[in-house]
Amino acid sequence: MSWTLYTFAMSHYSEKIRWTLEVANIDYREVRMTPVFHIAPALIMGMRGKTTLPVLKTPRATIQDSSRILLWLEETHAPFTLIPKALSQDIHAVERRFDAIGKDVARALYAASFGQGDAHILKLWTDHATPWQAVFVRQAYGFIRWAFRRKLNITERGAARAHQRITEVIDWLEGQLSEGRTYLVGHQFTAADITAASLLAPIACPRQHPVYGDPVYQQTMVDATAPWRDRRALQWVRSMYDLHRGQFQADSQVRQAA
Ligand SMILES: N[C@@H](CCC(=O)N[C@@H](CS)C(=O)NCC(=O)O)C(=O)O
Repeated sequence: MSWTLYTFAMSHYSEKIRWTLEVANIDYREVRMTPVFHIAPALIMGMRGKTTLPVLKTPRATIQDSSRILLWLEETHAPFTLIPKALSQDIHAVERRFDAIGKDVARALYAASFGQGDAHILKLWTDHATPWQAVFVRQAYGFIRWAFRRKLNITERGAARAHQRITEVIDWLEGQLSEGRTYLVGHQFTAADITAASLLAPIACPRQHPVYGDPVYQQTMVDATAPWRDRRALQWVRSMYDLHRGQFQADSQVRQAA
């Protein structure tokens, strides 16, 4: 196995690629990273001046950014069944629509849970840390939270805008589903469905997901997810998980980032 996917366990963009690789039956190992300690490796591996995960490392290339990873898979693994050539443009259009609300989803969830949900957030941020990384994150939690607020623009106004943008995309998704479709592009499960379901999974809380399916996470995010979690679009997300998600790698198979 020579492919490695660098992720955060709770990242919805990481989930998009994790799910894609699994449906495409591509063998890989996952390295779940710890916030702050991801910065240097992401900068070095990505070589784009960016610190985001996921990053996919293969013997042929190292690719940062979920949409660039999908494009690379489409090119190098043609015909890539999750992005049939004839549907490619439509699939990428759906992908762009949902990618665009990824930061809003994070903004809305953190805005509602920073403060009362700190204990669980701290747990999520240290679940895959080495002992000394965990000590550092615990000690620096107040500062890291402040930096997150600044980076994601977590203000009352920022959260209200995020709420509006998420609602618009959920309305759009329900418009598509009202035409009686199961899948967003064509008549088959594609990367469009994976992207939409992954990006909304932190709100839909599918039971299969190790982070979002955890009752403690669901309780921590109960106020943040309340406006949308019972909507038809979120039920559709859960149905995509039921129909197509399959197994997650056990924690013991996931290497800790040193
Ligand atoms: N456009 C990027 C966005 C990825 C992204 O925002 N990842 C977040 C986690 S959900 C991240 O790595 N944040 C940490 C950072 O920016 O340093 C993609 O599609 O991969």
